[in-house]
Amino acid sequence: WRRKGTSIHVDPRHPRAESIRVREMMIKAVEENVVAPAGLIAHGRGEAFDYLLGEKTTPPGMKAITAASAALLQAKRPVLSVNGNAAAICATELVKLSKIIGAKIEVNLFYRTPERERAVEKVLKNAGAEEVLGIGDAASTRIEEVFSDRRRVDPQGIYIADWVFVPLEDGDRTEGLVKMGKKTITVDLNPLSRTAQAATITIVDNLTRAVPLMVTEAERLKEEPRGMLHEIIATYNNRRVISEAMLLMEQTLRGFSKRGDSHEPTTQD
Ligand code: PTJ
Repeated sequence: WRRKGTSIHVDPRHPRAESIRVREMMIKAVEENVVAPAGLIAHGRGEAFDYLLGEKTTPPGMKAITAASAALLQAKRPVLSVNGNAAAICATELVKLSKIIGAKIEVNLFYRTPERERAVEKVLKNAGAEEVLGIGDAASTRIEEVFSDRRRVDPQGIYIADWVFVPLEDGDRTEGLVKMGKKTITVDLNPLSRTAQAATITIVDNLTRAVPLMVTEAERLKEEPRGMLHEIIATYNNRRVISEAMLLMEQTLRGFSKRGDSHEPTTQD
């Protein structure tokens, strides 16, 4: 791949080729006003935590993905909230997921400008979305529990939702939505973040991997009886799942520290 105006060319055999590809995609999305400049900082923080996860979906991550898919399928008014990073990383899968579960899609930005709203809407429409809520005057309701521009929501979407999917979210809004009585699902590589701690279901995984897996799980679970979905949600324990993810990170660090002084370069160098 080659981003317009740059001379970067990375051999697909480069050990960090995929990570560089995603970075290039994010930079391009900043140039197109989809991702906020601060979104790059958020992405870098996510990458650091992904090292500790071993850059793969883990068993606790998969448990949360299954519970999240079941929860969205049984929800009465599910909404997928999309920000710049989520649109850049997985617009196509988010649109697919919304169609499988019958959820609305709403754009909700921390760094809200009319240009960015329209840029994110365009990415979602190009990915096949028929309706995108939360654009311009449509985001006419204010949630008092939230202390940023994220408080503006669509009265047809997040405002009346029972379950809200808020990937890559800032802590203030997740806490605000929980205070309003909403059930929330997040994807956050940082299990310590306020969002990860406050959400009803926390998927500690990379958005690049988690959302395609949610699509597959939602397709599978859609064929199962309602009782099974309720059983999955009733037996799911978010605290335990977050702890399991943290323990895996600790184990990765221990594994690395046992190598002692004989440090050899790894694919994460
Ligand atoms: O598009 P906007 O205007 O709504 O702005 C979006 C950003 C991302 C700038 C905003 O939500 C923000 O500042 O987020 P935070 O508070 O930095 O939180 C982002 C969280 O997502 C951090 O805990 C990161 O570790 C995590 N994260 C970053 N990239 C990924 C991720 N989690 C999963 N997958 C990723 N690819």
